[in-house]
Amino acid sequence: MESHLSPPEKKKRVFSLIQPTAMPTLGNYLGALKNWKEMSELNDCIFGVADLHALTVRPEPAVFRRQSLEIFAMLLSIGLDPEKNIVFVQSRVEQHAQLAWILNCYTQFGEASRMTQFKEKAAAHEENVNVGLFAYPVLMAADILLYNSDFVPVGEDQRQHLEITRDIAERFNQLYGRTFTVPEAYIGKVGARIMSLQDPAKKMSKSDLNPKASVSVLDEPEVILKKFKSAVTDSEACVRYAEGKDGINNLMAIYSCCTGRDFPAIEKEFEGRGYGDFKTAVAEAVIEELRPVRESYLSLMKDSGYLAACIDAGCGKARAIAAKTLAKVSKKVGLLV
Ligand code: ATP
Ligand code: LTN
Repeated sequence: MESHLSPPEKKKRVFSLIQPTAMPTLGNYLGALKNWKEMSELNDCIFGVADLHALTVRPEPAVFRRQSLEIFAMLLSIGLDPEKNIVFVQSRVEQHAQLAWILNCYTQFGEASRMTQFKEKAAAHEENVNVGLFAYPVLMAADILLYNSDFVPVGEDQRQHLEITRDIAERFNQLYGRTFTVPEAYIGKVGARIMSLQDPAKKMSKSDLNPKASVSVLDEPEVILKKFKSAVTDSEACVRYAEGKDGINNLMAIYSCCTGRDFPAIEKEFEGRGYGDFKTAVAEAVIEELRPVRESYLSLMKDSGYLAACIDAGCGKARAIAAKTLAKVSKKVGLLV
């Protein structure tokens, strides 16, 4: 992956959010969260919980409230430092919803209709195709543009949403003069799309109903080992990266993300060895990768006072930046400010 980590004198603004729909999977972790942690060392980072986006699926209120808190704790558990970075909750910074409304008026119905995620989710949930689901990418654009973000680390599935964000920003800048920074997606090459362990043609997803298909960041070591042992592979019994070997390719990507080894090195390491050995090695690498995250999470969740104070402080810092951008935009479009 091309490195966008900037020298301290010229820090880049990095921004991303995650929905509190369920505990993150290994896919979320390797495709997004691990990059967040790495980028947070050298950049000016803002990360948070996209609870307004999650409302599109109408979650059960008590579960939703608990999950939002859990995901916030998870962001600290992956190693984000709330003193050095901003870690916040989207709905607590009211400027997100306000800018989203304004940007709705600068987004065409046609371009929003072309969003693949909207079409897929609308087809999968015919009973609840709400306007929020349709306007979802515009709220995401508002999130990103409020903070003049340079880079947005996401998995491959969010690339199209970054493109519409750029289009909206450029359109607004053309109409009213330079207002927004036009952001770039930051997508890792390996790990950008971790696949289901049971159906490697499908991405690993938090909302998959088959528990064997995905690994949660909080899974216990024995559970992780079991899930990898039952991962779907092929009958060739040779660890090599090749077309048509989706299951093995996926396990190689996971192993590569956790050990830093590239594909030729992995092929060499497992030359002449069977899939059983390889699966155990992948599971062990994942267990070691996730161990500190799980331990830190379990201890943080015992300290609700600390968590509440972190949320308040993070939202306060986020609001100060967001309010400035919203005031500038409101003035430009002619609202009475
Ligand atoms: P859901 O199943 O609820 O739609 P999800 O697992 O797709 O959720 P999101 O909350 O939509 O997760 O995504 C959080 C981040 O993880 C995003 O940056 C997304 O691109 C990334 N991501 C999601 N799934 C994967 C995956 N399988 N591989 C790599 N990155 C992923
Ligand atoms: N749509 C994203 C979550 C998200 C996001 C954002 C990511 C909401 N707002 C702003 C990056 C920047 C998702 O489902 N992964």
